[in-house]
Amino acid sequence: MSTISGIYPALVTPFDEYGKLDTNRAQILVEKLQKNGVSGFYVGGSTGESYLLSVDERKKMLEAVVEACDPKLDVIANIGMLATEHSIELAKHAEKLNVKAISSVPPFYFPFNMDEYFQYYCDLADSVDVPVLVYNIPAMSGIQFSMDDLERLLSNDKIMGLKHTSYDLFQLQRLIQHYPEKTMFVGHDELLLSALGVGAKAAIGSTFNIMPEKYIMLFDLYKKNKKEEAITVQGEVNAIIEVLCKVGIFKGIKEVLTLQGMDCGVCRKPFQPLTETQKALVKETAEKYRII
Ligand code: MN9
Repeated sequence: MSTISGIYPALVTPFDEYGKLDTNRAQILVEKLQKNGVSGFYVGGSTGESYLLSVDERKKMLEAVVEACDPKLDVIANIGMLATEHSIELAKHAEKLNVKAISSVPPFYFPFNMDEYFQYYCDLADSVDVPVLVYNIPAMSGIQFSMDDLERLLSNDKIMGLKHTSYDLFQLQRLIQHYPEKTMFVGHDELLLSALGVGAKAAIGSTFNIMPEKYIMLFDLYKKNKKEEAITVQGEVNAIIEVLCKVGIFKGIKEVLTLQGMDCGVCRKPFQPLTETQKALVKETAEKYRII
């Protein structure tokens, strides 16, 4: 049985006022979140704007997080690139930093076939002595793994599980039941309670950057079988997520961080800054649900 549990913020990547990577800010954010009781961090994912960063920035960000992170917590590094050899370079860098796992989206843009995706993950797994977490995110990668595809991937012992950023709870439930020894992270924060209901134990999410305490409370209420209260908390975070998705999830999260006094800059171009109207909407919502 997998022992990994709890919430893992998919860390934002902070930028300073000139748009440069701000590792100092990243370390402050890590320290704040670990005081809140998170189980670890997912670095360099979608929320971290990884595909808008240079390779050097991706490495520096990971180094900063590992340095600031309590060694009892887990760091999982998304090292995914398009070319296998580039991903392996980042994987080896992450391995040297003693991360708990490396993770990767399937290489996107070019339409590879399933044998090629499978080989990609096998090559990654063979390149390092660190478990591999498949990042399943069909809405962004454009790659829809079937249950058979996932079973083929998970048959590799070095593949420790999945970050399941998909609304398919049926698939998640089947995977949890088939692979109790592996970890299936829920990747959609708005589904956390539903995913706990089908046996999930751990979650990786973008909005854990801004309201970790609400999700930790949700876990706790679930464990104590306080169904109504848990539904209420999920409803609150979902009301916030709805607004964040409306304005652009990552831009909205960075705006909330600024309102919380944790200015991490704005998302990198081609993302555009929020309009004043969008900022007002985010502020009003954050105030309503008392996260600022
Ligand atoms: O890391 C995040 N995935 C993406 C996980 O952003 C693609 C989620 O936390 C979502 O942002 C969130 C809103 O849909 O669930």
